[in-house]
Amino acid sequence: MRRRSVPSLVLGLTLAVAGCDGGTNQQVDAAVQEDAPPQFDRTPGDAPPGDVLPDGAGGNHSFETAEAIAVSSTSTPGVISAPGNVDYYKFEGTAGDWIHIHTEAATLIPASSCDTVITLYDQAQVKLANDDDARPALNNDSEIIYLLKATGTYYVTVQDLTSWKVGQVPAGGSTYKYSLTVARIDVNKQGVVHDTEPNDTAAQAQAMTYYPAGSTDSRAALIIGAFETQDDVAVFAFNVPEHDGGVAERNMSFDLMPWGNDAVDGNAYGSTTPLGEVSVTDPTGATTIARIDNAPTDATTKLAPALAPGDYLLWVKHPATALGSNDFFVIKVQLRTENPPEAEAPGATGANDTPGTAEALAPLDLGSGRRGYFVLAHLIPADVDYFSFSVNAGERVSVSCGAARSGSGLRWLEASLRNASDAVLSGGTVTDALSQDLRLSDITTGGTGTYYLRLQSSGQASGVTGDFARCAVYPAVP
Ligand SMILES: [Ca+2]
Ligand SMILES: [Ca+2]
Ligand SMILES: [Ca+2]
Ligand SMILES: [Ca+2]
Repeated sequence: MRRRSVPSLVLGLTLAVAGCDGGTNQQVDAAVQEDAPPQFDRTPGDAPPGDVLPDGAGGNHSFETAEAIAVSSTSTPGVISAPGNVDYYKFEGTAGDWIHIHTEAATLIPASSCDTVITLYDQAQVKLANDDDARPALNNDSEIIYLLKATGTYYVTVQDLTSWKVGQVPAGGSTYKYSLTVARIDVNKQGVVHDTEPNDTAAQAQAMTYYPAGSTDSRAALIIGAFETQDDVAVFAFNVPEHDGGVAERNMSFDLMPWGNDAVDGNAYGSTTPLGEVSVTDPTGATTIARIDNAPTDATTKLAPALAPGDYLLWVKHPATALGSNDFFVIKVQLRTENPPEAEAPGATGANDTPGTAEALAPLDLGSGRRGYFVLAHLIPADVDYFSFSVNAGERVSVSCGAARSGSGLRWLEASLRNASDAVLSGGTVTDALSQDLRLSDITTGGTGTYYLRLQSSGQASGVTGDFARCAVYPAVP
């Protein structure tokens, strides 16, 4: 997919805290990866491809002519030299190995024109996985993290999006360069958390480590594992360190990589199952703080609770379906700066429940003339929170919130945009649902002035204590 570039780390971190999938949130994780790139056993300085021979007629454009590459951190340069070309590679894989396949094109200097799409096939040329843009997406480059079930030959194809997506005009040429890497993941590396049995109970929880790089304010890890049975559970113990700035809560984000082998959007890392429930509990497992279910259609793929520094457990479960042929999971962990918290204490009501007592949000410069207002709210049933922000001439207002779909127990959060008379702006109200992200887009205001974001709790999921809602307000001239 074509995406906007990420102008700065600050932008990424800021947008990340909106807590929703898609839209601006895709830029978040990219920025965080700059701090702690999950590069596994790759060498730090892969040279970008220089001049490479064109791969025209007679090139590696079929399974039969696939170019053999080694499983290693060394990347192989290539180019989609003619429109519509699909480049084939093959490697020898070993059962039980975790393989990290990825391309670099957007990050080459000069940047490549190629928007890569990669596909993984087994020895029988059966498609196993398919990826357009790595999740969470920084750019258009592709990634697959896959558990090899059999020893033998595997194939990887690289092509431009235009030859993969239906309805596009295939493109190619000398500027469509890329590099391809097929590397084995070192499961013993710090920050790589490899599911090891038995880890089915709180007492058996496996300790999670973070990548060594970075400050405590930006940490990351990779969790990989496989389900032995339909009832298998993986329990991991993790710590949320204190923020360097002493902020009370952190944004602890668990991104579940997309399953399947043939997603419409090209994002399918190849597991034969979605995840079932994924939850965060206290260290005993008695209190569930946040929970999502990855199995339903339109399910969320990110568990991102606001957590105070301390010790927790992550529970990863298989859904209530039969075991498939290769039921594995890949979870990218990112510890991020949390949104500015509302002043009203968690569990309280009354402090900011009217326009007259609204908390004024501080604008954050997002670059390129854009700005946003961010907040982390807590809403127990019956709580109402008002936040104020400024709108300039000609601007419309968009809102993005993450609550139930980020794992909060807060249900049916109602968000509305209001004027100084407490009247809802036309089209300016929405109720949170488990099946889609909460958004208000380009709402027209009454002109320059102060406006309000009103949040109202409508309930709490039984057995889930978290009541957080992350929201971002973006005034912009359309
Ligand atoms: Ca792509
Ligand atoms: Ca287990
Ligand atoms: Ca509140
Ligand atoms: Ca309140």
